[in-house]
Amino acid sequence: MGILNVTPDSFSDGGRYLGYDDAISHALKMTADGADIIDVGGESTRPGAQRVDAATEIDRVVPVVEALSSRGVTVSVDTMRAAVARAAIDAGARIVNDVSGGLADPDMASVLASSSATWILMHWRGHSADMQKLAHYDDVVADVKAELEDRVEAATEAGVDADRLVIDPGIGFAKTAEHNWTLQAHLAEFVALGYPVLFGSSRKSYLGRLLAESDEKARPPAGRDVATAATSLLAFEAGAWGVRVHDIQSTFDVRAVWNRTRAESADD
Ligand code: PMM
Repeated sequence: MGILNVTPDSFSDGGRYLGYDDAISHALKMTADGADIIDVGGESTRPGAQRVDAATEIDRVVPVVEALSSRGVTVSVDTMRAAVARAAIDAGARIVNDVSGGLADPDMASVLASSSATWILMHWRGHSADMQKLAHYDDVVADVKAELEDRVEAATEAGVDADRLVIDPGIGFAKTAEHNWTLQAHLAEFVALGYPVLFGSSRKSYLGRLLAESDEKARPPAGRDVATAATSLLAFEAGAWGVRVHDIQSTFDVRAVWNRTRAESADD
């Protein structure tokens, strides 16, 4: 899944694809490089980000969703808002990537129930402005799994078929770097829940901190793609359904190596 943030303030690519032409050409480049899905977002969710209103979000994402869908690209819309999800589905989006797992907007479940779109339920505890205060767990793997199972139950009770759900542990959302590494190491336990798992580590700060030159200076986002590819390989090995990334080529290459090696071990 290739990331297309049509925002001025996302942590890694904010402002680069706010213009329609730049957004479309970047998305088409990602599909040419091997992305199966383009995830279009009109609201930054980086730690501390302020919200935009629904009309602004719709204005940013709908023309891009429409243009890509009409070219045969599978589009997901990265939104927590039911109105934006509805508008994007009407414009051709086949997947709603809801980082709040249905918690931010009580109308989201009915939008999904009345459509045939896939719903990605990410683990989330609160909006970006103060989510890092919510990073407290007894056992991060058990707690995130239980909270995701609650979201799955709420979705199915609202009438969304279980086979249209994808879960995501929400790397970096109300999580410390330590939590992210623990979730990364235990991703297979999420796969064992029986739903497709999406993993989103791309260029996130726990990687920047791992690769820091010093305690004060994390490696900047643009220098985190090799580490991201390594996390993607680990995610594939754990059985993930997909990875949400900025750099498609390194992900594609890792996937090719992984597939080829798997084919060989299956022959043994
Ligand atoms: N991370 C971001 C935004 N959307 N969606 C899912 N499902 N999983 C994620 O981990 C996720 C997401 C934040 O990253 P960005 O600012 O690079 O888009």
